[in-house]
Amino acid sequence: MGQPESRGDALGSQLPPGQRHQRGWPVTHYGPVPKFRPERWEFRVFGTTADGDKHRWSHEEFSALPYGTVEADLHCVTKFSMTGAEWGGVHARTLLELAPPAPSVTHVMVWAEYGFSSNLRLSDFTAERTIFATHKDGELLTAEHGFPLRLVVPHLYAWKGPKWVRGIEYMTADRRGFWEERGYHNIGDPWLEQRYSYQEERGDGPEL
Ligand SMILES: Nc1nc2c(c(=O)[nH]1)N[C@H]1C(S)=C(S)[C@@H](COP(=O)(O)O)O[C@H]1N2
Ligand SMILES: [Mo]
Repeated sequence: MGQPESRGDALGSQLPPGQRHQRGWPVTHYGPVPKFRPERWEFRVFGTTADGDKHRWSHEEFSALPYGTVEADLHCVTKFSMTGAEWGGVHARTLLELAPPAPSVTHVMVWAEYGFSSNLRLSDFTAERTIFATHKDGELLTAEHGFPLRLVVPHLYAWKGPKWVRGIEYMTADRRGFWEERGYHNIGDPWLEQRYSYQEERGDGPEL
């Protein structure tokens, strides 16, 4: 028997196993909703960058980056899915070209307000549909849903996409983020139902 295969980011009416449709768009996160202060906000790319420098964008600069859209569902690990959203914002690939990682980089830590974080394999980050969203269905995100910026990684569970994201760190080894340290799966592929860290197999993540 072969390994089950991931559906990846295939679109369709089908939901990942164990998920059910949720009408509307619930708000799900840990902790308070941060207040947005445009003059204090910046987006930072740091860690093992190709040129060894940190890169930063003010809110005004970030807003001027090339805008793209992606259609994607949100799958919460608590088993509801919000489907059919069109996300607008800056593709992760765009940022990667503007501030490239060194060749030794294998993983990315995505950092948000209050120290919330989530780790991704570089390949998840560079996936075609991974997007730093400012908009949903043509409207600016609301504060509860991550304004001014959230990450959407269509092919992974929604906790892999921090709301109120403030930057990324290029890493040369994997390190667990906030939920990945607290019992959730290090990779988090919903098509493989990788919900909890106890399901991890060797090679899926750093020792717990
Ligand atoms: N900063 C931050 N981002 C977060 C979370 C969080 O606790 N903090 N929760 C994640 C989880 S578990 C889900 S399901 C989605 C929910 O997004 P929504 O509230 O816009 O539906 O946000 C994700 N992003
Ligand atoms: Mo979630």
